[in-house]
Amino acid sequence: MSEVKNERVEKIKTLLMQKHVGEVLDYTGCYANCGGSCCIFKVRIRDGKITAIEPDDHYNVGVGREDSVASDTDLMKNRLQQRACEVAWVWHKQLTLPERVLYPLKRVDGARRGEGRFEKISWDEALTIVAEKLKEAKEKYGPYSIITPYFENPHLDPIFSFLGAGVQGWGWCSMDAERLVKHLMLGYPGWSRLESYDMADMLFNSKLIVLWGAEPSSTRYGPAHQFAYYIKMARERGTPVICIDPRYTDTAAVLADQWIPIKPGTDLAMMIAVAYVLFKQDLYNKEFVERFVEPKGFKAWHDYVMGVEDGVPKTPQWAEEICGVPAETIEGFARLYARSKPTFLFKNWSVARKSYGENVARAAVILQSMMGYIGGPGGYNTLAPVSRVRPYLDNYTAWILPLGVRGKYVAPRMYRSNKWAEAVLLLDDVKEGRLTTEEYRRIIGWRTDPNLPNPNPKVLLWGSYYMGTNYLVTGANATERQIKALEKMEFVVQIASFMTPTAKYADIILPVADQALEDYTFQHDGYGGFANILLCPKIKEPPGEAKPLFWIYTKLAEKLGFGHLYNAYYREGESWFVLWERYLRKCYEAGREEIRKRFGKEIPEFEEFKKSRFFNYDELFDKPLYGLKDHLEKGVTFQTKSGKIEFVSEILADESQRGKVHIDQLGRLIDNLPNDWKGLEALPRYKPIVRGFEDPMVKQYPLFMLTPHSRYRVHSFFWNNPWLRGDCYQHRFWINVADAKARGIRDGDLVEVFNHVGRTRVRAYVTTRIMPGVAILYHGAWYDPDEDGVDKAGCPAVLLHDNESPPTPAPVTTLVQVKKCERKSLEPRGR
Ligand SMILES: Nc1nc2c(c(=O)[nH]1)N[C@H]1C(S)=C(S)[C@@H](COP(=O)(O)OP(=O)(O)OC[C@H]3O[C@@H](n4cnc5c(=O)[nH]c(N)nc54)[C@H](O)[C@@H]3O)O[C@H]1N2
Ligand SMILES: Nc1nc2c(c(=O)[nH]1)N[C@H]1C(S)=C(S)[C@@H](COP(=O)(O)OP(=O)(O)OC[C@H]3O[C@@H](n4cnc5c(=O)[nH]c(N)nc54)[C@H](O)[C@@H]3O)O[C@H]1N2
Ligand SMILES: [Mo]
Repeated sequence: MSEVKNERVEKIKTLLMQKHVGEVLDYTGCYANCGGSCCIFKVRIRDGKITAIEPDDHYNVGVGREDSVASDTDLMKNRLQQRACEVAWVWHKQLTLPERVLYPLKRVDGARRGEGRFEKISWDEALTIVAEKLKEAKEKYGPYSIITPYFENPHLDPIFSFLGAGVQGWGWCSMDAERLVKHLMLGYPGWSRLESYDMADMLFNSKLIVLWGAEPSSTRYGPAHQFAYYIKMARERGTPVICIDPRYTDTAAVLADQWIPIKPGTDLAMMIAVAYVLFKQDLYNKEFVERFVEPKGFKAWHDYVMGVEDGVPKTPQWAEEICGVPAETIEGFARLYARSKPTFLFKNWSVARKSYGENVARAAVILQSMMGYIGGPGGYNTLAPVSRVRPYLDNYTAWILPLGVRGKYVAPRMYRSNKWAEAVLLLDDVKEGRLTTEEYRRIIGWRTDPNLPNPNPKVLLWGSYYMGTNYLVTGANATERQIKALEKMEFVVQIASFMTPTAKYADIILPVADQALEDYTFQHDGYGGFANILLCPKIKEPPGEAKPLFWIYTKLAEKLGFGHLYNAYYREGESWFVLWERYLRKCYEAGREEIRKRFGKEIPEFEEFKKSRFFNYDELFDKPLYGLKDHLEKGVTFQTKSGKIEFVSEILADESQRGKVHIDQLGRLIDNLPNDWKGLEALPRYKPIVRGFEDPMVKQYPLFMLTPHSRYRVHSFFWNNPWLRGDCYQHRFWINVADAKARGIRDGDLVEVFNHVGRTRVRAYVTTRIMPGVAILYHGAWYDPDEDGVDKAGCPAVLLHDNESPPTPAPVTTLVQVKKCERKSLEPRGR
């Protein structure tokens, strides 16, 4: 019987293998903005076309569960297949979808923005138009008339500098609260990185894993699901895992020993009560606190938590009222946390990506500091996971042109990136006297100093290719507000690979090659703590007339008269490939030199790396990485004024500085809040958040909606991919059974989700996996308005808006109401 079966299997195998005759194999690296950015694609190619993408096989060929063959050393050195995630297997199909932009496009005369009617033009014409418009705007409206949303766009920065015009945004929708907190509490400014941990360290040394607002079974954070895999292995070795999340996630279901549902936006209350138990039961690490925590701030925190300050002890009972977690659960958690030396407290960015997120980010650092888990083996700083090499390689990655020179002009950062539309729209309120300049600046995140100018936005340059190019969807502010602001612009340019809803609003679209498969570049690891470098060798030609990102920027710079300044490697008439390789080699060699300098280690030469396509930095080291090693073991001080971890922020306390440029105690610019601090206080005391359960708006819009990241796409990238929809993924509005019943909503019903800024239609997923009062609509659905302008794609961005909170964290949650849709004609387009 089994032989018969095997024969059949063999036959199928042979048939399948025949499909692959004549193919060649190659490897490339993933480039999506999942933060992992270090997966390897094994690519099959026939006649210049990609036929399939398969999992990496650099290690453990043919082995499914690799820990059955991997030793601890292998795990330490990350000798595992750098397997990619769900989206990788259809990446090549993504690139041939009808939405792909193939040619430079110009909006047809008479077509409205957003209508999507374009005509094909030549590259020369497109770049000439863009260059002329930039120069004209500068002449006519001055240097602050050219804007770009998203964070400080590194590609445009040199262009602005030579052009002598342009305004940047500041901030990043991902982890800005943590970035600020890293500066305020530990003294590490801006984008400077703080090496933190690797997965092996967690696996071997952590005694408890707490996933606080993290869903690693879905969100990639290293090679695909490797983060989750290490957690699974840790758990199998006896490390308990606790998941604190308003919904019963897949992580809670398959990786956790305990799930603690919590009302979103109230985590701070639970953290404060945990601190209360640590003080009350004398469980905190006094020796650590004495050595590393600034004492005045520590006392202030103690006095607040214990109620010395205000007569209200912040007991677990006090927190239960706010966050909905039973007092005994909080106390039990605190005791286990204190006993489990050390705890890997993975408070992720989602928790802080809402109003006053800075406070919850600070409280997590405080807890880890009270216990001495903030660094050292098995600990974690709760801010930003970074591998040991990445902090030294940032300047040498090939995704910006950092080795070039800069012009004299420095583009000011006049608004928090996700407030770009507010910077445009609220100007009218200022002009017409409805809003003071000061209040305007506070909202958008610009300094209130009356001697400084306001922005004067007329020309908009979208995104920096792989980030921020679909801002109507990913920009953490109401889509409709952004559209209104777009309509006020005189000229809009977009570099795009797909005709996203945002691209439709451009006047000129410049088609760009895909970096993973169509460009020649290399990529270092991102957030995950796994340390890889990968080469993307340009597996195939870009389709149509799509061009590499830096070709586009270089040619634009050339049109503006400073091509050779922008790109020092550029010589007219020379092959792009040749000059680009010169640049890549230079970047790589500079990184190689840095590794040699910092670690006394050798990585392969460029030619060798080119051949192997991949280098695993963990091979260089014999011990797992843990953070703050030099601080905790060698007496290196923190870069704060006191040299210690600061629970109280003097900068926030200093009223006289409000609205001025914020310089830290050591004279460095705090560059992700160059503005008034609004309601941020020196100590992270609990206060109700805007658009949270204690917001008066809750009466009208009683559901607290989260917009997390989906397993089946990277933000909005892959939304339009039919292989990742249908049976595989249905985009739905998650609502608790009780909430659904009260509204007569049944599973699968078409519903309208709405609030004071927008409406969207989508089908309901009625489930007990989400707490009552909480709802979920995954981020990234491509805004798709019907004839009345109502979104029918379930794009949560249409509902997001918060001008009241401090502008640092991106507000990606909000209050909504939902009702069943009656009109059949409003069915969303099915896919
Ligand atoms: N597949 C995939 N992977 C990705 C990405 C992607 O788009 N797709 N994006 C990448 C990027 S850039 C980032 S920044 C990371 C994002 O990583 P995260 O910030 O961790 O991601 P989210 O999906 O927003 O949220 C994770 C969990 O937090 C919960 N949560 C939300 N609000 C709260 C709260 O107030 N309290 C608590 N306790 N829990 C809360 C949500 O229910 C969700 O289950 O993921 C990266 N990985
Ligand atoms: N509502 C809500 N909004 C959010 C968040 C949230 O949790 N909720 N999270 C925020 C976070 S953490 C982040 S980091 C931002 C991310 O925001 P973005 O980085 O802007 O999101 P993406 O959708 O990955 O990229 C934008 C577009 O660029 C193109 N693109 C991206 N990568 C590639 C690529 O490799 N190849 C090709 N050919 N095209 C590519 C695709 O057209 C894609 O749709 O979103 C933020 N916005
Ligand atoms: Mo992010």
